[in-house]
Amino acid sequence: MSLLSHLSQIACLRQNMATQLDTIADTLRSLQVNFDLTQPLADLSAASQSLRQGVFRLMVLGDMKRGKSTFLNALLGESLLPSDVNPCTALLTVLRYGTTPQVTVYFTDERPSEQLDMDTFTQRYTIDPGELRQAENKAAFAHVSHAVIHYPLPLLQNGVEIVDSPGLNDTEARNQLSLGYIQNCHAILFMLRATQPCTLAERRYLNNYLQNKGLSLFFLLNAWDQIKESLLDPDDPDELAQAEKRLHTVFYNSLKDYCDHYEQRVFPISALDVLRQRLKSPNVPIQDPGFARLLTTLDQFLTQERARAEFQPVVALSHRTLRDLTEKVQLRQTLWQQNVAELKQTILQLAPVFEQLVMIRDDFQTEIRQSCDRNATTTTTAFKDFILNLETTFEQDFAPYQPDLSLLDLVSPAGRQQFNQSLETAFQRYLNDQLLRWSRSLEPVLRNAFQTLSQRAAHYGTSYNQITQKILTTLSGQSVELPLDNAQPSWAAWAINALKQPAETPEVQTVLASLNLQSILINVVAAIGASLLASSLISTMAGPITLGIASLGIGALQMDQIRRALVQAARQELSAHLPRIAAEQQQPIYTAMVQYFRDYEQAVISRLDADITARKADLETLLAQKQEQEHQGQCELEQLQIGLTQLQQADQAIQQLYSQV
Ligand SMILES: Nc1nc2c(ncn2[C@@H]2O[C@H](COP(=O)(O)OP(=O)(O)OP(=O)(O)O)[C@@H](O)[C@H]2O)c(=O)[nH]1
Ligand SMILES: [Mg+2]
Repeated sequence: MSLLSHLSQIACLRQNMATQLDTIADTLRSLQVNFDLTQPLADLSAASQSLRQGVFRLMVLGDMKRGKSTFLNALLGESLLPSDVNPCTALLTVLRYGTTPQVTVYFTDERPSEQLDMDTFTQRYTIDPGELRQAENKAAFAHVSHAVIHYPLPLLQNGVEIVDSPGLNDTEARNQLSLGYIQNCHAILFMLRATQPCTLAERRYLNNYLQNKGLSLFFLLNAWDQIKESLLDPDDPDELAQAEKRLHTVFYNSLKDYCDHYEQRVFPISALDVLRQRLKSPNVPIQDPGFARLLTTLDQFLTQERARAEFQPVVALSHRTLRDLTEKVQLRQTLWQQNVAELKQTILQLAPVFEQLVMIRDDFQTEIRQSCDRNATTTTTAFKDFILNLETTFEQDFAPYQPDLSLLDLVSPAGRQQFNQSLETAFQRYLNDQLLRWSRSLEPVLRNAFQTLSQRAAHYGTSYNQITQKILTTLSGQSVELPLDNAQPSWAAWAINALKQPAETPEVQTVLASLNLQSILINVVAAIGASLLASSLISTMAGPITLGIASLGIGALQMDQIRRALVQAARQELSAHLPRIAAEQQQPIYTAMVQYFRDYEQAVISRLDADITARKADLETLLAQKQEQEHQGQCELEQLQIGLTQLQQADQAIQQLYSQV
């Protein structure tokens, strides 16, 4: 399988790049007697670690019973995940390579993780779909976070991690677990079923969580084999072709809003057939044309596009390290002829210039804080307005979620209980969708704010460069031309990228894993939703409404009059609660916003500080060495030159590895 060999090539490139980064780090360590290299060493170690742990993470998402688990089994070539009419996948399940099969279940509370064998896991952590709808089962795994299956399979061994998710049509809280994981994944495979073209619920997930998020989305139209079953003559190839064509048109219309190139992003497959075939004859190439095309596309996507995005920042980091060290060494070369008195004098002279660097830092810090205040306030106010306005459009907004009244006998207590439950679910969905709609409206505002901060970082970086040039010129007594491109100083490069594409930069990824706008928004929304639902809102809403309706007597009124009465009553309850909710929930939003900007500010400023400190420290070190007559002149310069050559070689090697992608 070419996917496997390409993946193993990439895994190999990752290791080699990490080794080169380690070589660079070793060289830097050997030069630490002369220079303060704390920050570059930290960056290199973070990047090398993230390369060594590097995997491509694929996640399968979709409504219940679309064939997600069957598909993953087909992909793996082994019947590993429970997939059947019965039972359902109950947990977010990560498949990772391990020499012996073992399952670890993680909990959301303090409980330590639990180790299980595959059989026990399957027995304990799957749900019978019939039971799923019952309230007590919904909460059955509420305390479980996710499971990790370690398993010795070639695909996993070659640096792929696979995530199976429970059907999305579950409770919203469960959905949040899967959806919160999306950001950790490189490709999302959204599973639909050919016989049920894009349901309302599926559209809802796509709109809420997947559309316009910069995700790499692939759509699988599973159980394509079942089209045949609905034909008058299942053996007539023309009739089949016609039916397939019609179905593609339907899917094209449903999915065109979520993907630009239908042909490259949508794949009709028959996961069950592929699984059967692979179990029977593992070495025969996959017959299913859609499945085969999917594999080729994934191969290209993961081992080229994704790999490039992963490695590019590593190349940049290596370049930057080389550039910074070249600057340091050049300065040393020009300074080693000066005597102690001269050097002291020059350093003294430079004190006000260093102050200018500090001023740049302060100015940028002030701007970040102002932006933080402004955005946290705007967001909080917008949220308050949004909540208070829910009431105004409640009737039309809630309409699509309303439980079906005609099925319910509200006169009987059991019927009322059932109705209360459907009303609760309906309200959950309504609320969740509204909150997400709000968070989506917030995204462009925040993106704009971050773009401005990125631009400011670039601006300050340029001013900073000018001053460091001045320092170099003053120190060496001649105008200094740096041999390499006059790029942004590393702290600025970091500050520019951190807000743009957090996941793309290894150093950024490790330092600020939490600096992720989308997961912050999703978490805030989930927290608000949860506290809202935990509030007495639902119970106070449902009780009087159902009693009220029951007392009206179904026969006495037309259904839509009852429906209107229901919505009116719900609206009244809602409006009684909204001001309190708006007041209570403003704080968490404000706090989340402030935290986000604070994290950024702290990371940028500490890098900037580290740079100023290192520049000063290098001069102090040189002075101290000269005073103690340790400064061995020529011999030491040769050492530095050797170090530089090693860095150049490693940098070239990294470049060369990158060109192999
Ligand atoms: N005909 C046909 N049936 C399929 C195909 N793929 C899966 N199925 C069947 O669909 C049912 C559900 O499959 P699963 O893989 O458990 O579905 P799932 O999406 O993982 O379900 P949940 O985890 O409960 O959400 C099983 O009975 C499968 O055998 C297919 O390609 N064709
Ligand atoms: Mg499943």
